[in-house]
Order: sequence, then C-alpha cells, then structure tokens
Amino acid sequence: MLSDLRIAVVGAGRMGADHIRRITERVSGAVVSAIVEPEEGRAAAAQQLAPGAVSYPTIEHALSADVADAMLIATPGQFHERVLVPALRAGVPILCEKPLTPDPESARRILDLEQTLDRPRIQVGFMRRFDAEYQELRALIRSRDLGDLLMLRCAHRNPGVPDGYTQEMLITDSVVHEFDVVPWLAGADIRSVQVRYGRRNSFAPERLREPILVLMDLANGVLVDVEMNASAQFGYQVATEAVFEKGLARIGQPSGMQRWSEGRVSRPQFGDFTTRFADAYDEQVQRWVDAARDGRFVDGPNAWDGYRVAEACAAGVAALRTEGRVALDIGTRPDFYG
Ligand code: ISE
Repeated sequence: MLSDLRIAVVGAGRMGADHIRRITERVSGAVVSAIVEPEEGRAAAAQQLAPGAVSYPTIEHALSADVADAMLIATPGQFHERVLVPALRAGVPILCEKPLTPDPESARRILDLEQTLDRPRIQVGFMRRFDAEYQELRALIRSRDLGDLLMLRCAHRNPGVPDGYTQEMLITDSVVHEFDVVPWLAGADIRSVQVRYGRRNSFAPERLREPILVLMDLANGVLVDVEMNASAQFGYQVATEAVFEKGLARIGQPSGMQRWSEGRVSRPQFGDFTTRFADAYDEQVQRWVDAARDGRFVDGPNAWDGYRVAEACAAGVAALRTEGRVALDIGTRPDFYG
C-alpha cells in the first residue's frame, strides 16, 4: 500500500488555511506534515487545523528538515517564484495556487527551470477546470451536438473585494480565471484582449473603476465577453452562457433548494469562491494527491498553462490603459508539456 503523501503547505492565509482543512478533513492519502508561514499568529492558527504538522518560517527550513514529499503553494502570487525555485530544485510535486507567477518573464524563468527536470512537477490551481458544470459545458462544446461554438458570455461577480485589491487585480486576481478556463472550454488560444469601461458602480472602493467588460478574440473566431464586477453587493456569481449555431447552454445559474414562503420563492446562494467552488477545490487537490503518489505528478493545468495565463494577464493589464485591442501571441507549447 502507498503511504500517505506528506504535504508542506506554504502560506497559511485564507487559501492556505482552506487547503489545510481540506487535506486534513476530506482528502484521502495525504497529510499536512509542514506549514511554512513566517507570521507567527497565522502559523499557530494553521497548526490548530493540522495538529500533527510542524511549522517552519521558510521553505528552505522545511526542505532541509526533509519532512515533505510535496508542496502546496498558497502564498500571494508575488512570492510564488521565490518558493517555486527551491521546490523545483528539490524535485517535489507542486500544486501552486493561481497565478503561477504574476508576469510572463518570471513565468518563463519557471518554465526554463522546470524543463531541466525529467518531467513536469507543477500543477497550477485553476480550480474551475474541476467544477462539474464547467466539465459538462466543455464536453458539450467538444461533442458539437449544438453545432459550432460562436460566443461565450461570462459574468464574474464578487460581492466586494479586500482592502489590498487594486485596479490591476481585476485582471490579475479575478479575470485570470477566465484567461485559463475560456481557452480550455473553447479549445483555442486568446489572440487579443480589450477592456471597456461603462458607468462606475458608486459602491466600488474609490480606487476602483469598475465594473469592466473584458473582450477576447480566440484563434478559432469565438468571441468572448466577461463582465468583471468586483462590488456586486448581492453575492458571488460566476456564470457562463455559451452560444452555439443551434442552441444555447448556461452554467453557474442559481440552483439548489427553492423555498417558498411569505409570498416569495428563494434559493440560498454563494457568498464567496471558497463555497461556490468547494467541490472543485476538493476534486483538484484529491487528483493532484493521487498523481503525486503514483508518480504522474500533474493531473490538471500545468506550468505552460500558467505561463499562457501570465501572458494574457499582461495583455489584460495593458488593455486597462489602452483603447482598442491588445494583441497576444503565446508561441508554441514545448514538447515537454505534452
Ligand atoms: C479571488 O482571488 C479568486 O481567485 C476567486 O476565484 C475570484 O472569483 C475572485 O474574483 C478573486 O478575487
């Protein structure tokens, strides 16, 4: 029998703590053996969630203690390269929360380093690919039952955003997910990105000008629009409408039990992404654990996908300040990435 995968979770903020809970309570074949978190209060809180884990202030301390077979990186994106480099040099399987790194240059450095190994080690945490409805929609597109896909109309609505959230993060922290999942759904790369501003939501924090509309042209002619709305107030919603030659499909619509009382019909809805995508996160981590244990290492989006998204984000950030389309040319995927 395979022994449990010993995972070091690097970064014990919101996502790190969520993953520690997930691995401890719901994922099979894995334990959290180490928590890498320099901030003492956070490290102590995280340890309560995984009492068997040992805390280390840096990844180097954890690696030299030789207590982990794999790394789950959940620090903010700007620290990813700093953690990915020693983890790659140690050759361990890595699940890296999105984004791979914040810019294409650092993402390329990671690709170069990873390609010195025998095969990929990095899976990137684009969890939407593990969501049941996204998978169903992708299968429908591929089946061509409704003819060719013509357009994708996406809505990405957050009730609000944390204090540190900046205008660029509309792209790098939020639309980053559409930059991954849209090409995966439609089977074609993004060729250009454009941002349109409309009337500003007066409930948005002063520093933000939003909602925005992000338009993408794909290499197969499919046109995509994303309403990115970071101050929607009412709740969290990620929805897609796919327009085909002979039909229409929708995912992410309100679902679940309807309650009819006092003259109203209502359904409970999601307050944030950790609950909306809870099943997708569980599935993502379970599949990564299984792949890490049986030597496949990656079962989902890889570092090449992370690099493509970093290029799309750079175009998206440029598009925030440009009228018209910003072109994107991602280049050819190295054979190493299959
Ligand atoms: C957040 O960081 C996420 O990754 C969520 O999935 C996304 O919906 C949200 O907009 C981001 O701020």
